[in-house]
Amino acid sequence: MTVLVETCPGYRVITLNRPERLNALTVEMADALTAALDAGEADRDCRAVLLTGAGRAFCAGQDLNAIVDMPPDAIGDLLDHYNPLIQRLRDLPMPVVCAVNGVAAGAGGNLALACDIVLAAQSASFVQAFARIGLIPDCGGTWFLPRLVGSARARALAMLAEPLPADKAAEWGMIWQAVADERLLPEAHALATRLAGQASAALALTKRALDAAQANDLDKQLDLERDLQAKAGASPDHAEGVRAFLEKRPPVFGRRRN
Ligand code: T3D
Repeated sequence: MTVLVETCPGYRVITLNRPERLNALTVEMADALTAALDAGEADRDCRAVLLTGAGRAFCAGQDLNAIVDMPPDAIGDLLDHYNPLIQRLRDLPMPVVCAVNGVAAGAGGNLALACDIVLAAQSASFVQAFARIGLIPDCGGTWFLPRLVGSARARALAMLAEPLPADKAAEWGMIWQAVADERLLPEAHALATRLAGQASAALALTKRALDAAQANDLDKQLDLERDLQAKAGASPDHAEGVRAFLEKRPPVFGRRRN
């Protein structure tokens, strides 16, 4: 199986599983990943997702063996499979933690950047490898990169296709944290467990608000915050959060409803 799914209390772990090819993506794998995310959403007990890779790499991007004999004008059609995956990650009404366990190249790097909180092992690196093979950054790379690291760094990363070490990616704000290799999975599981214990509707609405902010002016964003806050405020989790604070006890949030 190219994608493994493990159920943990409150969250699911999805592992890219072609370690002999550095988890290079195929269309089937992208579709399997999208299906695994759909299944996570359908399960009301799943309140967060942890995405990682098997073996020494996170993901080496598109499997180049799978496209070598394709007619040149068919290559873009592959994105009909990859784009829904990126959109699914962004639209999923729960946080997605990405544990980048090794190199994240090409579409693999941008798959990681589509997740909500990205942790990387200190030995991992991010390579916008596209320019090396005469392609442009896809899977959202041209959208994520300038927003995360600014235009100057985005352009150099995309055009030079040099590896960016995990520490530097964290320093530049491209990812949340770089951690010692042996701490990656324990830290990622701890983060997923923590997120799974939080108020699920509020996290889903936060995700929506932050994504919309990329396109909105302040007036529109304030209107959106008002509308989404009205939903969050009407949720039983909000009432429980306030009660728990006043009663000086930890909150106990209900199942995911969104
Ligand atoms: O719609 C469209 O336009 C198509 C979509 C395109 C999106 C993309 O992702 S384009 C970018 C595709 N990815 C790349 O160009 C990266 C290619 N890989 C590399 O540059 C390097 O392998 C890495 C920097 C990722 C890692 O380097 P290293 O030295 O750690 O490993 P290696 O020795 O190069 O690779 C190990 C094996 O994995 C090797 O196979 P072998 O020799 O042991 O049989 C290598 O061929 C294989 N491998 C690595 N990446 C890919 C791959 N096989 C197929 N496809 C790959 N992408």
